[in-house]
This record gives sequence, structure tokens and C-alpha cells, in this order.
Amino acid sequence: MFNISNRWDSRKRTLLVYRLLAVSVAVACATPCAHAQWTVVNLHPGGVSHSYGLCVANGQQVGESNFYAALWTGSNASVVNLHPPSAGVGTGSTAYAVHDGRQGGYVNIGLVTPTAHASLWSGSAASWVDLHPPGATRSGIFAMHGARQGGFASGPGTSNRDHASLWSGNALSWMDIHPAGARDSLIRAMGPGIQAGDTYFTVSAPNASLWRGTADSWVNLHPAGASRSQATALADGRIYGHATFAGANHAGQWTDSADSWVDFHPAGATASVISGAFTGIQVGSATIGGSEHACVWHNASSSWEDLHVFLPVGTANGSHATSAWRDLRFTYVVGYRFTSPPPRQAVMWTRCNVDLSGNGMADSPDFFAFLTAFFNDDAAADFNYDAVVNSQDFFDFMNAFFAGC
Ligand SMILES: [Ca+2]
Ligand SMILES: [Ca+2]
Repeated sequence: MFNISNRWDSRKRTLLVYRLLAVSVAVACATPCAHAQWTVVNLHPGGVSHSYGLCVANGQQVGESNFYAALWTGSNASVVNLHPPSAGVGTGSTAYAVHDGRQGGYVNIGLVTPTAHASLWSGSAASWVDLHPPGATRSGIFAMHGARQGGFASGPGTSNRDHASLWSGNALSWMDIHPAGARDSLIRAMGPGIQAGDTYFTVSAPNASLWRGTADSWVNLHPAGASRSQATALADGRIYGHATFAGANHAGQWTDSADSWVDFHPAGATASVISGAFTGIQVGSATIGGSEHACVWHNASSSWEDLHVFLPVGTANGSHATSAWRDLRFTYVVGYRFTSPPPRQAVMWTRCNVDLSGNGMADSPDFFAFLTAFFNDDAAADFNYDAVVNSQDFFDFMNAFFAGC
């Protein structure tokens, strides 16, 4: 076990290392900035009418481009059309989820009466796997984790209501986890052994919901006093989404029950929602002055940060962030921007994790800012977002720092 004396011995040793390393950090920045610097990457493919970025993971981004499921790897030129040719050019498709190199969503099948089919891909249109359960009339995938996919299916077997559903890579693996007594339900997010989404008892009032793999495990997360609530993201064992109070959407978080609701609504916003989350970061939008602004949070309302301001001036009336992911060096947030009337355009915001000074470079102010936080046991030194500050944060920061921006 890691005890206090070892920790201080370790820190004395690492302090010596720091002093040696600090000498080698020659680049100086006179006035460190207070805000993180985000870089905007245009994912909107040339020549198309509209596109959406809906999910990011493991270096891949997915969504929709010109009515077809789309896969990107970091640039608009990288776009791959996932729409299976056998579905026909007159139908549509969307990819909502990406996880470990696989993509999930739906494909409309049939030109006369198009029917949504839950779908799974492995990077190309040719890899398409139809997950549509036998006998269903429509189905779709909204989330993935490990080897499992989550979404909904509807058909005569469900009295033609949408039922929250899980799959394990093929149509026959379909599993209905609809809560008893509910009208409709669907899965929107998945983590290890846990699923989140919405349950409807009336047509227009969803209740944020939590499952642990079975219909019986269902937990209603709907906060007291809310008229509607939706659970849209999972990370760190927490559930994220929004609830509507007095007609206004409020972004927020749950741990495991309706009572655990924590409001993330930013001061000055008229509405806010969380659409995606990854370890230590939540993303969505806040409505400011009547305009939707893509934004991020770091585990609390007060940590709210506006991403809309990083879009080129004059190019967008609004924006929304849908999903986040992070590796050692960079944080990635995908979403879309829009003008009025709205053609949506897929966009990705990226940030260099070690650039604490916000000047776009890994430089000495970042280095010393991290050291100061680390030796003060400040939560800001929790570089790997595991809720403790220890030597692993130091080594992760150093690796990322010397990898650069
Ligand atoms: Ca910097
Ligand atoms: Ca840590």
C-alpha cells in the first residue's frame, strides 16, 4: 500500500527530478492565461448540405453526413460513408455510438416504407451487421460498451411500443429490458455493467432511468419537482443528463437514485443539457442570450466553460457538444455548429491536456503550475481524473508534457 511516508519520500525524490527537468524547460511564457485553449477542427465534409458529430472515442468520430451514417478520423477529408449499398441510396442512416473501433446506429431499410434497423459497423459500409430483432418493426442503437450495444426495438412482440434493448453483436442476441408498467423506454448510454436512458409513462414526459443489465434492475432517476428528465451519458459510475424545472432544462448528475440529483445549470443560462461524458468531463450546451452554446463541465456547475467562443467569429449562431473522449495528450469534444436557418456542420474541439496556461503550447508556466498544484495537494493536479492526487498524476503529466502539444 501507498503510505504517507513513502509518498513524501517519493515527492522528495521527484522534487529533485523536477529541479533537474525545470532547467531543461527553456521556453518561457510571461503571462499565463487563465482559460484552457481549445482548437476547432472542421469535420463538415466538402459539398454536403449538413453533418452532425454525435460521438467520439479511440480516435474515431461518428455521426451523420447528408443523411448517411458517417465515420471520421480527425478531419473532414477523412469521412467514410457507412451507409450499406444494399439499403439503397434513397434511404437514410445515422451512427450514434463509437467504441473500440466499432460503430453503432441505425439504417433505414426499404424504399416504400423505410424501417429503422439497429446497426453495427467496423469502420466501413461493407462491415455492416443488421441487429434488427426477428419480427421487429423498428430498432436502433444509441450506445455501446465492451461487446454490447444498447438502444430500442419495437414490434408486435412489444405491443408496438419502444422497449429498451441490449445486444451482443448479432440480431439473435437481442434482450428486452423494458421496465414493467411503462409505455416506452430506450437506452442512451452504457458503461461497465450499467445502462442509462429514458422511460415514458406518458407520451411526452420521459423519466431519466438507470439499469444494470435487466428489466428488474430498473431505477427511476426522475428528480422531485421536475416535469421531464433524460439520462444521456455515463462516466465514472455517474449518470448525466438534464431535468426540466419550471419549463427550463437544467444539466445535472445522478449517482444512483432520484434523490442523488445534482444541478449543473450555469449561472446566467436560460437552459442547459448534458449530452455526453468521459472521465472528468461532461459536455452539452447552455443557452446564453437566446443562443445555444456548446460547453464543458468538470464535475460541478461552477466549472462550466463555453466552447462556442472558440468557433470562428461569424460562422455560427449556435453550437452543441454531444460527446467527449480523452487520451494522455489531448481532450476531444465533438458536436455541431449551426446557422439560422440551420444547416448543421460537424465540428470537433480539441485541447492539449498539459497546456494549463492556455497559450496553445506545452511550456514552463504549465510545468510550474502543475508542480505548484501537485505539492499543494490541489485537486487541479489530478491529471488523470481518478479523484486522487498521487505519483501517477506526476508521471502522466510528465509523459504528456514531453510529448508536447
Ligand atoms: Ca502553455
Ligand atoms: Ca489522479
